[in-house]
Amino acid sequence: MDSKVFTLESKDIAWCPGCGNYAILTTLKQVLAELKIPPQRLVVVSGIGQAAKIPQYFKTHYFNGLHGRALPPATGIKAANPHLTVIAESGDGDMYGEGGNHFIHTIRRNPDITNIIHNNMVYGLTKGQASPTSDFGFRTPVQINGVKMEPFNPIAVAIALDASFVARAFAGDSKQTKEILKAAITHKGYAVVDIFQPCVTFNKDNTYEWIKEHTYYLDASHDPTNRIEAFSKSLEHEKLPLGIFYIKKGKKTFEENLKIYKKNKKPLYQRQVNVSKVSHLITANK
Ligand SMILES: Cc1ncc(C[n+]2csc(CCOP(=O)(O)OP(=O)(O)O)c2C)c(N)n1
Ligand code: SF4
Ligand SMILES: [Mg+2]
Repeated sequence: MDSKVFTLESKDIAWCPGCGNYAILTTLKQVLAELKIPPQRLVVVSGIGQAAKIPQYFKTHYFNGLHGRALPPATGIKAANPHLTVIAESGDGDMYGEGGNHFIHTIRRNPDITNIIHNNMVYGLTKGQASPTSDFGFRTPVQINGVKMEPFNPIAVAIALDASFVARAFAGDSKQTKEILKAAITHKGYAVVDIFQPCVTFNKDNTYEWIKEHTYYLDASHDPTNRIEAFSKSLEHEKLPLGIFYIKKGKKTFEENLKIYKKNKKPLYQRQVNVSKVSHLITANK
């Protein structure tokens, strides 16, 4: 399949030249094409922000929700039709700040969706305030004396809560990002992929060069099924590891645990509603 099937010919893209979001968009389209996932079977869900504009640049089904609220509709869409590939995609502020509570409880719920977080360590859309992943000391027009908090560590939190797939990638390395996204999308269960995505306009600290200097790749000696080893890797901070930290296979998904699918596997949206059984609800709403 050609990745052009996901391209909207007429759409202008409102990102700055050099923004890391372009590489993520291109790589994701290539991955979906290589996995032969047609636009008709895909739903991209996001919240609000620069990263959250991504579904608007896709020729597919999408849901663009409120700030921080991508995960609940993504979970609901997958539950209503488990045959769909569902990708929830947003920025670090959207997913770990405003949507932080949903992030935590979606890990516990384990829907079979992929969550891609464009982590530029800043609020890009609202012009450069600190985000939960901004480094200690990061100066902004609001945090004029620098951030006085340690950054949120999404990888450590996800492993601590036993997420079923946890990885970190770098938008500047399309080859590795592609491999990670392929593994995440084909993984059964909630897959968290945090991607370092330089914001060339509002984050002059965590640039492409900074990320190259401050990261290294997990190699074949790392066992992603070893949770303790994965957690210990997630705490490294002088050089941040890139790659797949943790995979937990065989964990039941949210959809599998639902009573409505225990005996009947037919997707919820295809089932007939018995109007006589719900008519009291319709009347109550009048
Ligand atoms: C309830 C609510 N609070 C605040 C905002 C303003 N707002 C919009 S996007 C955003 C942060 C976006 O940062 P991030 O998720 O990191 O995305 P980026 O723009 O960096 O890709 C904020 C605070 C909003 N739209 N709604
Ligand atoms: S402000 Fe930053 S995140 Fe937004 S488009 Fe520009 S470079 Fe990208
Ligand atoms: Mg951001």
